[in-house]
Amino acid sequence: MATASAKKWWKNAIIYQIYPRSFCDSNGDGIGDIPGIISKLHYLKSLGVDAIWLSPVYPSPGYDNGYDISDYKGINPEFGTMEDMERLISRAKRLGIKIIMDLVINHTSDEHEWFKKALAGDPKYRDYYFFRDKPNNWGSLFGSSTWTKTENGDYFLHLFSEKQPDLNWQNPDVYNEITDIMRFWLDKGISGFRCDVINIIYKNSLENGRPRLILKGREHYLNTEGCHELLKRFNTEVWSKYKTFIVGETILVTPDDAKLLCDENRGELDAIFFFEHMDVDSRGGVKWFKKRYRPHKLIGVLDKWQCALEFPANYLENHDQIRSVNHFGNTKEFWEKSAKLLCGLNLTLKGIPFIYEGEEIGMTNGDFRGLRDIKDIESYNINKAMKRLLLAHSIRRKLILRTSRDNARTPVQWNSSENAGFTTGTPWLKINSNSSFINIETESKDDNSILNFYKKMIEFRKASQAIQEGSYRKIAAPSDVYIFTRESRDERLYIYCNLTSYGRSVEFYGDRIVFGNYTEDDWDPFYLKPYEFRIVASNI
Ligand code: TEU
Ligand code: CA
Repeated sequence: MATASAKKWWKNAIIYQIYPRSFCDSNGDGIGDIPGIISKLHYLKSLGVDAIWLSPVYPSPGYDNGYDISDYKGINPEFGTMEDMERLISRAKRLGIKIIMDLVINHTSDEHEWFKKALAGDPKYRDYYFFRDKPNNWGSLFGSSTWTKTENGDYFLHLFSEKQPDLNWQNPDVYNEITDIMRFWLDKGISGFRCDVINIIYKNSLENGRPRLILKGREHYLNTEGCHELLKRFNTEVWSKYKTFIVGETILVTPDDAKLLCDENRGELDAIFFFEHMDVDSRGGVKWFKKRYRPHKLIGVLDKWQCALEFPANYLENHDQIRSVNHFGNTKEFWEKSAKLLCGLNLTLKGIPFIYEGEEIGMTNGDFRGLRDIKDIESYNINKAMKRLLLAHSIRRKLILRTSRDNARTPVQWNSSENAGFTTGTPWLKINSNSSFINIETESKDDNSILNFYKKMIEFRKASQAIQEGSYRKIAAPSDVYIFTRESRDERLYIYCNLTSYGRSVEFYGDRIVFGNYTEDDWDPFYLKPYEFRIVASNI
């Protein structure tokens, strides 16, 4: 059993997610890489983040941009070498920045040695995966089938694309291989893992699923006892031997599932990413079919999770979601104000804030000209599926362009030069034309920029015990306005978030406004301007 230990480093951490392909290209091939990341460590230090979550950098054929791993102990040559990675770890360490790696263990790439040997008929490796004579009726996460026929005439299981065969976690050899991989990286000095779709890795059985629309079959693999057992063993046998932070990406979780996964006494995960707030504007949980975004829905979901968990992993965007300022803000009239509001919200909630690359300058969705600009395998498969349903091109184009994961994957905008300072070559994904004014160089020179707001907000957070460790309580407020308190022994703060494009009258709690995204001259205690964010301190 894990013992309640002294203060853990991650409890006060702010974590920055890097999607390496899109972060910074050092050699002009149009693809971001590890030397590129190293060259920006001082920037991350100046931002004030404590750790980096690095999306996968392992060798991969790249069908899912690295979430299809073909060698867990190597570095993708597109991104650099093992020496580069070791240099990244040590340089980051010198600056006091920890590195958390992505661990994708629900599936491997079909080009992994294990799968190749399995296909060649090696019985040891066939049992690393799921081969069956006939498919079952399970639904997939990527809009394709879940079983693909091999040349031998049988089928293998893949909950994601056919390039991502699922691992068989009932096989102890798989356990040994993967825990060995974890130790390999932890011994190199990394500080933890972000575990991809961790709550679906253990399949109880391959029986047919009950009839349902989304993810048929999930009762056989979602949050299984086998999964809990695995996490406990990972924790006692590996993670607890290092000072790790382990965050699981968990799909379709309820607060009750999450409480089990994050219960310190059970000793499984430290935190989880939930998705419920990402889906407040999707119909029936299908993100391609959007409905109008209503801020009070977002508030309700965030409040629910704030109350359920002691340390929620908070995020408003990542490499799988559209940009938060498009999702929850207003890019037309209030781009700057709403991006700052979202910063304030994310960094004052209870838990561990994650900032996704480019979020700190208010990067927006991609301005793709058409489906030909989109590279993502999920979008590609959905387009195929929609074609089968005979949806017209114009409709497919509209649905995919506004929701594609590529919206968050356009290269980071470093400066106003032609390729935004991301590359000297041809970028792998189209760069936004707004890089002329939304970019790190321009914003770092402007005191009132979104970037400098992030820096100030991060500083504020670091200096505030109430925000870092205090309790959370929501306060009654007009619809679409989120007001909550953060309170520690000798500090109480009221956090105000007007999530609308309209002004709103509010009660004034506390004593004095100490921080906000409007200037002091604009402050009216009883009135919030569009997207106004403010922190009010109170004397205790
Ligand atoms: O994402 C899991 C996942 O469920 C998402 O793919 C989600 O379904 C979708 O993006 C939102 O509609 C993880 C990774 O974050 C993602 O990049 C990978 O593609 C996926 O796993 C497979 O490894
Ligand atoms: Ca490169």
